[in-house]
Amino acid sequence: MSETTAAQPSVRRTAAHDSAFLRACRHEPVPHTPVWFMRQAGRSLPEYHKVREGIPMLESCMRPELVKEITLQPVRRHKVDAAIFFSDIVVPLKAVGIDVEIKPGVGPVIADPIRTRADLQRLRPLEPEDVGYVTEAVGLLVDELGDTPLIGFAGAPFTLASYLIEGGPSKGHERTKAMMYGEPELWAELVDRLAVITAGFLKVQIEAGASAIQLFDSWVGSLAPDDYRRSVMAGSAKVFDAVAGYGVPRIHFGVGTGELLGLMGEAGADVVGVDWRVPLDVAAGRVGLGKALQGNLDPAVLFAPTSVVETKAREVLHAASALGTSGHIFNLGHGVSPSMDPDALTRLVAFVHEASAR
Ligand code: 1CP
Repeated sequence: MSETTAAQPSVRRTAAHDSAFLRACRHEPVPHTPVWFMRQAGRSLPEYHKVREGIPMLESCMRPELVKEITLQPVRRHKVDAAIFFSDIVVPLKAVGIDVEIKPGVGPVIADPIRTRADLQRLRPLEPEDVGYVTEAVGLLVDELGDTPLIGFAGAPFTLASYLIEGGPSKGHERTKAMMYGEPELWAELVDRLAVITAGFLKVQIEAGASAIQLFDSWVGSLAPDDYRRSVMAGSAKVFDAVAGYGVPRIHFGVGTGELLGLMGEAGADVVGVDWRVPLDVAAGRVGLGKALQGNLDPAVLFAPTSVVETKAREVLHAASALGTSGHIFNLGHGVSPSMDPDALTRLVAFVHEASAR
């Protein structure tokens, strides 16, 4: 797949074009604030555990009918305003030949971490043929979803680099930062190769019919703004630039990124995802005019009584009113936890729809 931004086909106008979610991404008036949840598909749902039984995580991402079913489960149950494609940020790495496994209770584990210049050779660009199962699953989903939008996603270069360098989940990202600070040329090349893979993975999803994309830079909040600008931003900007021509909304999300929100918008996002630490009216000031915001109820609030959930959700809606009458997508400040009560999520969707009805 080409790395350039030139001459991309314009994507077909999907049935979801006028959905509340896509309208909010574009800052157009909405009948109610749209809601979806990061990690809405998966471990919080008993129906997910049932269909996944005995199938390893990454293998489940390669079975289009199963991907379709798991992606639809939270849409049916919670009546959320968007579906997010069931996959994982390490799927494109596996697709280009990296030996990666998702260990239950741990997360992605890389058999042979990337730490030297010679290791970089293992990160070739992703071709659509590498992920034919993604094209097939997105196609099945778009047919089934009708006017409900499908969000495609990928991991951003920094977050992917952390898994590849550390070899698995990490709290401090020490080896990752050691390369970033100590071997800036090697780091820049790694980030660039990951940007090419990520852009390729997003293009496949958009070409197959995804009507928005989200770039997850989950762990980039561990960086100071100057280091983000110097060492990370160009890679994420390259990803956004590569898909700009499709005209689908591009969402940019990370955890603990209060100090980075402005730069994350500048990297090329149309919508900036905000975790629960920064109120949306404050975030709006940091991100600047013209971009929509997504977020940002503390996921832990869902473990409190319904009345508390509703009070806190109302606070989020109130803070978002600083954006005007549109430009807000309600979400949690990070993903749904496995032990969350799914009924609490269903009630929250109904509450946000009702409380924001215009
Ligand atoms: O056995 C299982 O059920 C595996 C659990 C699981 C699931 C359901 C993993 C392992 N990934 C997923 C699916 C997944 N991953 C989705 C599905 C769509 C949805 O949101 O409903 C998405 C969007 C992801 C993206 C993802 N994977 C991110 C970014 C989102 C975030 O939460 O910040 C990250 C960091 C990963 C890595 C990963 N994959 C799985 C785990 C447990 C982790 C995190 C490990 C860690 O703490 O570093």
